[in-house]
Amino acid sequence: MTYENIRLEHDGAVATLTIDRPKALNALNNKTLQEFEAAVKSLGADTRVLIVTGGGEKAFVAGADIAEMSSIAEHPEAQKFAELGHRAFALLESLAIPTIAAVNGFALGGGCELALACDFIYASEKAQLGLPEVGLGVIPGFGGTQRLTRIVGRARAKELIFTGGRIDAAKAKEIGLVLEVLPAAELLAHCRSVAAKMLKNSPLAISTAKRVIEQGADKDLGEANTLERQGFAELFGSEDQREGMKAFLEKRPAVFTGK
Ligand code: DAK
Repeated sequence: MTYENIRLEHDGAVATLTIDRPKALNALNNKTLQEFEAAVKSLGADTRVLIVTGGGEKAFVAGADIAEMSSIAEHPEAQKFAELGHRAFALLESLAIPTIAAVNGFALGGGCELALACDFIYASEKAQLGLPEVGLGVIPGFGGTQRLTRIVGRARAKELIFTGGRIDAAKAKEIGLVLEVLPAAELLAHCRSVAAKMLKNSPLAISTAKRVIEQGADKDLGEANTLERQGFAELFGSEDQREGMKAFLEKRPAVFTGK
């Protein structure tokens, strides 16, 4: 499939999805969101890590497309746009594989929310993150109020959302929003090296860990630990569990199949 506003590249088991509308700082319009959704849907079982990044030198994604949004006059159209965005982000979040946001510049509004829908964020030194929606008379609408709060806590989330301000990569790391800050030229290589480490491990175990972390995050510890026990038990008898332990005992690297 050919896309206009995104690029989907495969390097072995690692896919890189680039939002690529640099003229508009990769802002998310309808077409871009549609292509993004189609690209995520197209990922096959051979893809085991997804990296999401922005095209050009300046931006990850500078938000929803304000020009297009401002022309949405009718409530049903706004509803459709909202549904598309929610569907695309939920799809990304529901992937059973690790997803990494490589934030290479401005990640504002819907762009920051896109990064938040990934499993974790690495940022370049020139990244700027923020949720400026209140300055446009709206609030974050692609899950930002909820996901940011779960990551940095209520007070930090409120500070960022109420001020509509931008924070640089160092500050974002300090509050736990991004994990590491890299020189711009090293950002993607860093993401790929982290991906390479994950590729050595059992895909089945990783997807189970991701599922129980996500499902357990909003439960009390007792219920959450029940999920962990179930996930742990389910893995016993899998080919990956047998291979992982056998390889350890035979002092050789494991060859996992994800089964
Ligand atoms: N939308 C459309 N075009 C954008 C854009 C955006 N978000 N951001 C930048 N651009 C365009 C600029 O208009 C400009 O286009 P030309 O004038 O060259 O045609 C080009 O990209 C370059 O931008 P600048 O000239 O402004 O570049 P600067 O370096 O001077 O400034 C900036 C960079 C990132 C600080 C600035 O562009 C900026 O403030 N951009 C807007 C950032 C922003 O406010 N983002 C949040 C958007 S609101 C919803 C769910 C979610 C949302 C909404 C609804 N529902 C559930 C319904 C989400 C809302 C948002 O994301």
